[in-house]
Amino acid sequence: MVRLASGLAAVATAGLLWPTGEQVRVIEVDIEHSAFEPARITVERGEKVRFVVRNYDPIDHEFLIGDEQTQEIHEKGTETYHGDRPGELSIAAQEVAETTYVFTQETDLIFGCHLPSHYDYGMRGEIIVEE
Ligand SMILES: [Cu+2]
Repeated sequence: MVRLASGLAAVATAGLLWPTGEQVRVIEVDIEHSAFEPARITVERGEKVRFVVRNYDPIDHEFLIGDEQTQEIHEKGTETYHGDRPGELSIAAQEVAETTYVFTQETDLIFGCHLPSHYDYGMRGEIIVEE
C-alpha cells in the first residue's frame, strides 16, 4: 500500500490503458468518518473497474464488493485481512489500496465494510450495474 501523501495523482485519471491495451475505468472512493464517498456507483455490465480506495480515517476499514448474501457472509466472517480476491480490500488507517473488479453479473451489488458494527452503522454503498 501507498501512503496517501505520495503521488496518487498519477493513478487518478478517468481511464487507464493497461499494457494489453485493454480499457480500464478508474473509480476513486474516499472513506471519511466511516462512510464511503460516493456511496452510489453506476457501472456498465462487463465493465472492468479499478477501484482506488483512500482511507482518511484514523482507523482501519474494508471495501468488500458482493451481493447481499456475500455481505452477510462477510458480516459473520472472521477474516481479518482482505486483498487476495478481486473486489475485496482491507485499507489501513490513512492508507490507500486498489482492487480491480469485472462486473459480469446481471444484478446490482453492494460494497461494505464489515469491521465490527461498521456495516450496521451504514458503512455501505450500492453499485448499479447497467446493461
Ligand atoms: Cu469500516
